[in-house]
Amino acid sequence: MSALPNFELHDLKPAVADFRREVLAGLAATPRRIAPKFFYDAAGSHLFDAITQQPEYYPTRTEIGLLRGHGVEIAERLGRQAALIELGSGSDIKIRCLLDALRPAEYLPLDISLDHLRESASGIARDYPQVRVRATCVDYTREFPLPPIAPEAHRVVFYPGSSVGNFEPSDVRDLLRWVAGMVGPGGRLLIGVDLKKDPARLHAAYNDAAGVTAAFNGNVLTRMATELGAKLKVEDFAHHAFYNEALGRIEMHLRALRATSIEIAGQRFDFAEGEGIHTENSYKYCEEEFGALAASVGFVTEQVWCDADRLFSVHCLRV
Ligand code: AVI
Repeated sequence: MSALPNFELHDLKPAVADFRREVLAGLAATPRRIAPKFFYDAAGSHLFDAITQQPEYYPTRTEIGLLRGHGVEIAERLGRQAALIELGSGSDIKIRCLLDALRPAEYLPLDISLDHLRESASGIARDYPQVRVRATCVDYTREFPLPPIAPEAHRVVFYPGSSVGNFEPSDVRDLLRWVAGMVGPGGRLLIGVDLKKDPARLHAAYNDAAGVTAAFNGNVLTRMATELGAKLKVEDFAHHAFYNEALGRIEMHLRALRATSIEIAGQRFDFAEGEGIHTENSYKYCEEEFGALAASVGFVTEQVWCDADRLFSVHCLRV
């Protein structure tokens, strides 16, 4: 793979010590929590890919439909021959739609999951030999040095999948401000945003019948056992996901089915039956709500594309 002349991989993967520190702090907190970024090792990324294939999980196929259906218009808005930066490079299909429409000079995917990134980014380098692919494995929720991009390059940041919804209201402005800096004057941000809708539809999307989301949620426990040597019983915890209408978010928790404990690095955390760990929020926005949020950090909305059922939106923003 490394023989591909147009492919580079930069490894800024967070250390296991960071994972341990954050898990210990999160389990000691009230309520207990673990950040959703820790779902994504190789197994977690594959489970997430599997979620996107579930009939109940509408965001991915709806966003792909928008990118395909409006490809020409989107490319006109974004501009061609850009440096295309992708945050949390998820499904290959989406970026391939954009690469076909935009024909960028270079592609810079950023993702926390090293093996998944290597696999998908090298596949892109192989299939698009005219595009220079510089992949970085990194926790992009924290600022980090991007690989150098020529100052005169036109920058397009692609942030698909409504991953922005996994950020708390207290953090999302900082994230968008940082992204605005990456986009820079003349650049564009293309961002996918999941919309508020019938709670039953949301509930189904995060409680698929095949149990893939449940396995994805439980993967963080498996990671704690294998990477941190935690003593725990994965089968003592159950997936619990629901729509919190007041806060406009899906919440995911791992709930103890019986009294149990987790031991890590000499510390023991006891759980009574029904006690949980909050593992993810997925905020849903109205189109206008997201526009106002983006405007509050200096973005100007140029265009928004929505599907006919108003399930999902894709926003083109400039600074
Ligand atoms: C990555 N992120 C946008 C997904 C979401 O829908 O919030 C993660 C996910 N969690 C459960 N299912 C999918």
